[in-house]
Amino acid sequence: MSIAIPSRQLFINGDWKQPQLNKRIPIVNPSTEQIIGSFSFLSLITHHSSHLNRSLILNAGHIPAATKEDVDLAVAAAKHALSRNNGADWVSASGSVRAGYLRAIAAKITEKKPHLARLEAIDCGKPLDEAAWDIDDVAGCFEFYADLAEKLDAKQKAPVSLPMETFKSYVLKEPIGVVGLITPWNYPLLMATWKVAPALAAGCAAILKPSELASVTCLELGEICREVGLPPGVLNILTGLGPEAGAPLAAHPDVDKIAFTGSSATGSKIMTAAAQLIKPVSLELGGKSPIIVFDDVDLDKAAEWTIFGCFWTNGQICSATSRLIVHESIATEFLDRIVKWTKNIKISDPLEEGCRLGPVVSEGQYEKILKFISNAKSEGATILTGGSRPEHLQKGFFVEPTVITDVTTSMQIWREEVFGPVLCVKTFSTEEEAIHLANDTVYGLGSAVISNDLERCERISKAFKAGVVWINCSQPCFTQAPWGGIKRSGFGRELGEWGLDNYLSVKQVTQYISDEPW
Ligand code: TXE
Repeated sequence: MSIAIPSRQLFINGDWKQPQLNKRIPIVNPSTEQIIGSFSFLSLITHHSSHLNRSLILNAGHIPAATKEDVDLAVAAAKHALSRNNGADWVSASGSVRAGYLRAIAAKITEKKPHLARLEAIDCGKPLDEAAWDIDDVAGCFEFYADLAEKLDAKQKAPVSLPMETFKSYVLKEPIGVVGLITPWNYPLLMATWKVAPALAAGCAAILKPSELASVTCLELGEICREVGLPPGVLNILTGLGPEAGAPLAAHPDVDKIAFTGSSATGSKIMTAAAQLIKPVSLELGGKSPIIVFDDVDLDKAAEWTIFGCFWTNGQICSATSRLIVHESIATEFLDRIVKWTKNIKISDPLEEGCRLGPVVSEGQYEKILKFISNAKSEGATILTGGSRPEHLQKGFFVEPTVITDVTTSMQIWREEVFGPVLCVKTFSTEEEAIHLANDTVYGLGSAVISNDLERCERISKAFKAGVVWINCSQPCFTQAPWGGIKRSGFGRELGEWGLDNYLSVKQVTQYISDEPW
């Protein structure tokens, strides 16, 4: 199937710009291991070479790779967008003006949903249906923050009650300024939107640096911003490698805040760079989330949530409930179901009808996941199902959904984030033991409990050391509710009103109102 990927440059100051060092990164289709667009590119050369725009030929199947020079340009453009001398300045635009742009972006996203969903599925490997849901969430997130941008106007000058009548005081909520947004590849456009929408709603100007492994839909967001006439410099999009484009962004003195989603290792580097300049950061990092299943459950429903909670998005979710902690009295029967259903998951090219599990994003991730599985085997664990490449797919970065038992708490597979379709299992006999197993991790993002005893679920919700708790489900995520972790899963909350606060600073204004001398 020929796939048309638009050939784009860096999006700086409202326009497409060549990367200054003219570097590029191939876009690899994880289902075929081939550079995307290379076929249509060859056929273009054969049939229409005389009419071809030369830069289009050179760029086919690649994204631009920004470097420090491009970061400097994008930061200058963002700064200018916030300058009070700039006729179309963003910072003094009212919340309702900003809301208008956000709603226009949401409408364009909805209009282009089939195109964007296909690009997302091809670029990062997630099943087309899942990609389509992501695009709906993207539009919904822009709309949600449009509403909050409007409400922000009314929240200005909130009075502060003081103990002295000779003073009055109020609070202004102001945009933090120029913000750097560094995002991952598992939900490329959605994770970008979780940051871009509230940042713009708050009145910040942003530089988005998506992951080099899946940037295509984020570049399309640039085109959408152009189409809706977003003022130049308000959103700049720099594709490129982490150390070459992300690191100079994090360390740039004119970037007032960094919001990051990705690995804990990179989060630590970003925090170190930000610390040099006392720059605020918010970090959404890795996880190793537990799901506790008690013996009073409907086994079918519990199995469904367990499978969904771990294998959704090919298992590449920071909050994937990848550690199953199941009551010993139902373990055999429950695992029989899990294994049977896991074997029935349709693994295929993400565009194929009925696909439930596509390839993982890259060769690097594929190798890493298989290494985790082979380490688990050599440490003595048992692979109940899966564990390798599916036989019917000899090309592409496909990994079978895998269930691992006979795991000890010291094994790598129990302790470290796999970020792939791998579920590991332990049993428990008492509630205390289950809670201890769940919390015995350096991470603290998601956690789930399945039981018909709701009092018990609430007790366990309080005992979980995590930023997000699911009762009788796993993974549902709503734009209105706060999202983020504790411990090595990071800090700061995205989504809801908390997401907007990430991009606002609070200013106290206090006035002396007495005629008496102080
Ligand atoms: O992540 P990185 P990678 C975890 C998951 C996965 C592992 C590696 O366990 O297996 O991370 O994935 C940018 N300065 N998660 O290598 O490196 C990079 O270009 C500034 C969990 O893709 O963290 C990309 O845009 N930026 C996670 C972003 O950081 C840098 C989602 C994320 O890449 C940089 C993804 C640097 N020095 C991976 N180095 C989640 N929490 O959802 C890289 N980047």
